[in-house]
Amino acid sequence: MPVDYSGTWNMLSNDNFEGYMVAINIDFATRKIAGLLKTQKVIRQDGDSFTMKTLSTFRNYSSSFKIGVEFDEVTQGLDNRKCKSVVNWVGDKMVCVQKGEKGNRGWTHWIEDDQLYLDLYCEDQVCQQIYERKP
Ligand code: ECB
Repeated sequence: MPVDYSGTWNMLSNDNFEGYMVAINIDFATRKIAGLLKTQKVIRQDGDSFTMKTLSTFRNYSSSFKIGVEFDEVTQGLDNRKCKSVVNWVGDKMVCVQKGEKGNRGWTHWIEDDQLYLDLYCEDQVCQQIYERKP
């Protein structure tokens, strides 16, 4: 039975979000607001097709993709860059590469003990987020 990421997940922790935001050139004032947010992930998985919504009281972000199919991503409301992005399975982990102006950019999702993990990386910075299922 393959892993199912579907569900609504609430943020528990957000390590080095500041470093990640600096790496993608988010300005000071926006970082101060964004650093206080507890975001929620709403994931819909239908086979290899995904919609991921990241929700907060400040801004929302949404992306839809199919595993292995490169798509044009605009990080609207984040750093507003264009990327050629692709998500692949590495075992049960989802590994996204975001090719664009910024080097070594991407993210990895996995599930462990029914918690959702997300590593967001850019250049030499890694932000690790952990989410629990919405009760
Ligand atoms: C959208 C909620 C956070 C809003 C923060 C607003 C301004 C700060 C600007 C940039 C911060 C950089 C990233 C925000 C962190 C996560 C947003 C989604 C990142 C992402 O690529 O999620 C993937 C993997 O779950 C699915 O789209």
